[in-house]
Amino acid sequence: MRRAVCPGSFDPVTNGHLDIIARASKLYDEVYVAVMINKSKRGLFTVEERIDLIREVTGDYGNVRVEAFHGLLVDFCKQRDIPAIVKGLRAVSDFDYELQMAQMNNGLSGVETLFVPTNPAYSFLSSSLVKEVAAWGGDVAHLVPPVVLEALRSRLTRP
Ligand code: COD
Repeated sequence: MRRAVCPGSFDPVTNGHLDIIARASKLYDEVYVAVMINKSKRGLFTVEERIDLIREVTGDYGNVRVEAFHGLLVDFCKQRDIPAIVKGLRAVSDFDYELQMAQMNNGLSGVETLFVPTNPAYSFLSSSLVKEVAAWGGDVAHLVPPVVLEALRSRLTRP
């Protein structure tokens, strides 16, 4: 069984994340989406809410499992016998940090990182930008799945 993991914060999941998850799901028998818990970073959505949103939008893929994890990504991989991490690369600005993480993870446990070039339609897209634009009332309907758009609207609408 060929397994891989797509890790991230997913606060919230965007069309850019989904594109990478969908492409990974065609390359591997089983793809884990790991929502990595960072207790020092307060998110807009709770980890449970992020998981529910990802499950809802990946439900049709058939071979995608969504889990939360508190700890090192390499330990997530070790516990589930996952030899590969799949990451999207948006631009040169992503490369330095992604390379550092890939080399650190490989040095720690031998896990490999595979980079998938982002769909050009999403190369500028991040969860932070989506939240910022949505918070000021900008239109992000083309950047996130409808269920995420709805969640953003209800979270950001103040009474
Ligand atoms: N197009 C393509 N890919 C995208 C896009 C886009 N528009 N947006 C995001 N992605 C991909 C990228 O591969 C990105 O890495 C991934 O989705 C997740 O993105 P985010 O923003 O949700 O998550 P990050 O960048 O905050 O995630 C960082 C991790 C949680 C993966 C990292 O910090 C980690 O592994 N933490 C666990 C603790 C650990 O092991 N630390 C040591 C690392 S060496």
